[in-house]
Amino acid sequence: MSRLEGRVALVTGAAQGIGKAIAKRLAADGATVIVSDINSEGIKAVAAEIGDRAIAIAADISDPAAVAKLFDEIDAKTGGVDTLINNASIVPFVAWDDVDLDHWQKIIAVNLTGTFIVTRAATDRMRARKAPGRVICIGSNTFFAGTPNMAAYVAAKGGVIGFARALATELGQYDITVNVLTPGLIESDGVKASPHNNAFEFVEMLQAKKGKGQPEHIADVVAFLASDDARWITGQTLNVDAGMVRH
Ligand code: NAD
Ligand code: 4PL
Repeated sequence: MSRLEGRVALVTGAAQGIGKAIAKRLAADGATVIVSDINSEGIKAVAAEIGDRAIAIAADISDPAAVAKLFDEIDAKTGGVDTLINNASIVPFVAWDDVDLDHWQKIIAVNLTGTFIVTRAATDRMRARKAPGRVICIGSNTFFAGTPNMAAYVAAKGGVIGFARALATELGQYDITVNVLTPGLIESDGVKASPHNNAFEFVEMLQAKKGKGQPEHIADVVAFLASDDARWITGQTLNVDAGMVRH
């Protein structure tokens, strides 16, 4: 299927996990994919795996100068981003008693403000090109569940949902849609290497469908939201978690 032929998609946090699966899926659907991450080694490996349709460019999404450079390089190498996937985030496991101001500010700076910085740059260019655009943010069902050990993260994800709702209203007139996909627990590289890996039994008990969530479960729905089939969907939050929470 080549439903994304001609598209230029930027995927942040694409060196591993869910972002890597999204980059692979969008490329398989015909898009040119900018594989971006703070991990400059990881993106090279992912881009090599994808092949000709991938361009690896490193950037820290919380650094405005690095993001400006990222977009300058994208503009020099492509016709410009029409599809933005805000996936990069820190996924912490920090008990409430250990949540201090430094942790809070770091999580908000990357997960919420980083999303703003990248979206500001991408949507300004989408508007200038006067072509339709897509913004898809990766949220989390922790915003609905109030999952423990992630208070700052849950707050940032709620912020992303609020931001996307408002931005959808502002950008609808330019034919740019803005949506959030909220995954449940997914067996990503990051989760496998963290205490979250111990939560699968509990999460599966709550899920309507059984099994461990995989990055591809998310990537397949991102491809739909990026496609023309989803052109009438904007300002929405789509929960993808095997029915763990219903909202
Ligand atoms: P992961 O930790 O495996 O991968 C995240 C990637 O983001 C890493 O490659 C990391 O280097 C990159 N990153 C971190 N900070 C960055 C920065 N400042 N600039 C650029 N890149 C940065 O995580 P994952 O599990 O694949 O999560 C991907 C997305 O899905 C995140 O938004 C996360 O919040 C969300 N999510 C994950 C789960 C889950 O259970 N895995 C559930 C719900 C939502
Ligand atoms: C249900 O977004 O959605 C753990 C870690 N459990 O990051 C998440 C659930 C985690 C989640 C998440």
